[in-house]
Amino acid sequence: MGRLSFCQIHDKLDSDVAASKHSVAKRHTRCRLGITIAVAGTVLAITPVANPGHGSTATAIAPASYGHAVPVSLIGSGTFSLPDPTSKAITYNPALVPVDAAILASMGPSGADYSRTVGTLTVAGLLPNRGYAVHAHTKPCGTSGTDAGPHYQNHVDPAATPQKPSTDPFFANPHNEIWLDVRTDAAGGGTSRTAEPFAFTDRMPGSIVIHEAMSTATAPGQAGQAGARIACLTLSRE
Ligand SMILES: [Cu+2]
Repeated sequence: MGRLSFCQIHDKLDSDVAASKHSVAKRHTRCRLGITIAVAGTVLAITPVANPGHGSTATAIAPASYGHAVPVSLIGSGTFSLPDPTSKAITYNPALVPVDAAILASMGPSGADYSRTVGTLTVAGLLPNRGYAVHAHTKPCGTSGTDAGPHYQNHVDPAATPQKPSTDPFFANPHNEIWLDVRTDAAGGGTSRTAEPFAFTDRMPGSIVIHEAMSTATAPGQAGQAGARIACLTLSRE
């Protein structure tokens, strides 16, 4: 058994689940339930911040000092498939991100005044003991890695173009972008987390992209670069 999926991890963690005693169908059901619970846990962790109990509109809970801040939670999960317009998790390089490897990512408001954003990433079934550079990008995934657009930036680099993405460290840095570089363990699983000093406004990321490089460059002229796009996860608004 080479790779661990979310299912296998969930089975390992949940002693009530004896995988060998369940049919494949039942096990998949349990597996989906496991991911659902994990997602729900993320949402619950965010909900007390996003919904203080009085009023239900974004306007009502947006703090005055962040007049355009809207508490937005984004979530995405799935197992990677080859490029397919209907898939939310796509691998462009199965040698580095195998088909059926799994991913779960979330982003949500944080802080008493909703002025921050916390992002989390969990992967399973990738290559063992390897770093992967990971960022939030502006658009949803497509059948080509370029479909995800450039990195999401809080303050957008005015010098960036589609042909020449931002490589100015003033803009291309992990405090103005959302970087979730992750390193896998011996089983190919890993987690990462980032806390950003900004909230989403009228813009928000559309996807999480995994790059070929093991970490994201930070030097001037290279900042934010991480090699080819090897996989993508589309994020959806909660
Ligand atoms: Cu990227």
